[in-house]
Amino acid sequence: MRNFAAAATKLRLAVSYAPNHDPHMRTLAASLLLLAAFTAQSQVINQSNFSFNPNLLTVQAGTEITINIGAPHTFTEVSEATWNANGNTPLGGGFNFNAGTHQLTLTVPGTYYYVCVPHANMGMKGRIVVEVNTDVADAELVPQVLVFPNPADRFLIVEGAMGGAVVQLFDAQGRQVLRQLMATDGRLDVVAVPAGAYVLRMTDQRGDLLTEQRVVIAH
Ligand SMILES: [Cu+2]
Repeated sequence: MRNFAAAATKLRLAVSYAPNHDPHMRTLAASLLLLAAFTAQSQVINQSNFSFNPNLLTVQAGTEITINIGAPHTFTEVSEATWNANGNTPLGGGFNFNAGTHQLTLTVPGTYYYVCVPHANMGMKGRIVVEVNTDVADAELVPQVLVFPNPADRFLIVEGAMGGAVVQLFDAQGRQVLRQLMATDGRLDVVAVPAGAYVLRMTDQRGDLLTEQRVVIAH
């Protein structure tokens, strides 16, 4: 609602700035900004003393998140296990920000865990839950394919995998680290894949996308 209020303020400003002698321009500016107000998805996480506010943020995939941090705090992605233990070992391939204002856009649904490295042992941490973006046509495919365990150590099971499907894993830089023709048991050996966060992408024999989701590998 706060975003809506901010957008509404912008709307009023834009209307007052629009050329007064052209009522059509005024209407157009107002309509465009009203549309922007209803589709506004920007979200903010602020560091405040020894906490993050909000410390649980739920967004749709693709939402831009603004992160404001002061020194000496950090905003560092960790594994769920590290987060639960108030540890501070960064997740390979995860996001990691120092003091300043940063933009973070998470496109793959899942729960992202982060801590402040110097103060993780005091419980300075938070979570971002990224939900399937219902505006994206392919998104409805995502829940049909279950991938587990998460995090995975030696193997992943891709439930709902069909024989002949191709599964690929990409690291945070978009590099392919694994490509495998899926067996009907859905089992994917990840022993040789370095620990970290990856995007798992599965396509059928024609190359159509079956699922794209985030997996974490921890050894
Ligand atoms: Cu801190």
